[in-house]
Amino acid sequence: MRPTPSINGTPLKYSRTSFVLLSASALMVLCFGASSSTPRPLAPANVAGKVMAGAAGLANAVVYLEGVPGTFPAPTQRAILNQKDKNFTPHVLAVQKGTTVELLNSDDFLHNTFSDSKAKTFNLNQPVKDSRSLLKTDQAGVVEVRCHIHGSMQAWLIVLDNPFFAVTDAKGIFHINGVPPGTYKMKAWSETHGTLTQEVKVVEKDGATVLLKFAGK
Ligand SMILES: [Cu+2]
Repeated sequence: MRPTPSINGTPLKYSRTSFVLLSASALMVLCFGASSSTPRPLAPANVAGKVMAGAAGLANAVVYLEGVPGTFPAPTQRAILNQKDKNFTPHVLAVQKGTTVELLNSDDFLHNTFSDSKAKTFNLNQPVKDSRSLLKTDQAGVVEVRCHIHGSMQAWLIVLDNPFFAVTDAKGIFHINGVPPGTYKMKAWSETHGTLTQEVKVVEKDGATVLLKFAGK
C-alpha cells in the first residue's frame, strides 16, 4: 500500500485547481530562473608576468596565449621593421596575423632583406634611404629576417593568431591586457631558449600573474 502524502500526519489533499496553479508557478520559476541564470559575459582582465632564464630576466621573449575564443580582426595599423646602422629595430617584432609589416631602410646604402622561413618567404631590395617595402603576414609562425649584404643583420618576426601577446622588456617583464577570462596555454618563445608552455588561468578582475622560467641562463 502506498503511503498517503502528509505533513505532520495531516493527509494532503490536492484539488485539480491547486495542481494547475502549482504547475503554472513551477513553470514561471523555471522560465524566470533560467533567464536570470544566463551567464553574463565576463569582463576582460590583465595578465602580467616575467620570463626568466635561470635567475635573470629574459629580454626579447615573445609571450602569447593560445586558444582564446572569439574572432580578432587584424589591426589596420602597420608594424615597422627598421634598418638603421646595419641593425634591425626592433630585433624581435611580434604581430597579429594579417598585419602589414613595413620594412624600412633608414641607412643611405643598400640592404637586401630576405627570409626563407616557412611562414613567410621574401626577398626585397632596398637600394636607398627611405626605401619601403610592405609585407603581408598571412601565416602564423616564426620568420627569421636576414640581409644578403650584411651577414650580421638578423631580426625575428613572430606572427600570432590573436592579439594576446607581448614582447618582454630588458628585465623580462611583460603585460597582456584585455584578456577574456578563461584557462589557456601560455607560451614563451625565445631565440636563445626555445619555447616554453604553461597553463594560465585568467580570472575576472584579478587577471593573472605568471612566472615563466627557462632552465639555464
Ligand atoms: Cu643590410
